[in-house]
Amino acid sequence: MTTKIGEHRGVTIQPGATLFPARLDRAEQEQLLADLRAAIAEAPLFRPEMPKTGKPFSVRMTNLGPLGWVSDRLGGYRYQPTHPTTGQPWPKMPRLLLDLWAEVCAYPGPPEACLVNFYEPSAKMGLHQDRDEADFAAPILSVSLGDSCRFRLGGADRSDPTRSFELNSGDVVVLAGPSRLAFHGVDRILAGTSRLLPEGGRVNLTLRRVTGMG
Ligand code: MD3
Ligand code: FE
Repeated sequence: MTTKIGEHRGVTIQPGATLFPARLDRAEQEQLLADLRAAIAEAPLFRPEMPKTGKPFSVRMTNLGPLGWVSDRLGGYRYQPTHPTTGQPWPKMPRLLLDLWAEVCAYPGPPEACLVNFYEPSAKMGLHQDRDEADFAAPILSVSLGDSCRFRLGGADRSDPTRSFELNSGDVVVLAGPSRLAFHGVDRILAGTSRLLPEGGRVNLTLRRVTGMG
């Protein structure tokens, strides 16, 4: 099935999961990356830890918007309004992201959090569900920049079959409805597949509703 939003065609990967390949053109990707570099200067990338064990993530993160996702050994997974090391509010969300959410998400209210994941070539993210938000009715919107990755998407049970496909720079995915609680992860980064980041690596942004009061 294809979904047409403006001049952009989305491809349904599975019910509720829509991929918009190369939704952002090169100029938009560069603009977004410049916005991100400015934000990271204020809110530096940090390395989350697994709850209880304290095992460090291979991915580094920061956030934009009113709320940000953080995790450490003692506090576990949570959203909070300030950066875990600077104590400052998160930088604001770029206009481009707010507009993109409004165009593709069909949700009455703006995103409350934008998690920024930075993957070095060796980084990955194990299969997981995103369930730290109070609002599962709202979609999650994902934007990929830089090197491609092999992404894995399954169903609502960990044991459901999974499929893998590539996410490339400029790709946008909307996860809604029956895919909102699907298990997913990043198997590996395909180093050297993009020249957007001269230093290499991959950036993924996820825009979310958190509070369930929208
Ligand atoms: C499917 N990020 O930050 S984005 C995460 O590429 C996360 O950095 C990955 O998983 C990344 O939590 C995947 C695509 C994505 C995001 C959220 C989802 C897929 C999803 C939520 C439900 C189902
Ligand atoms: Fe996730």
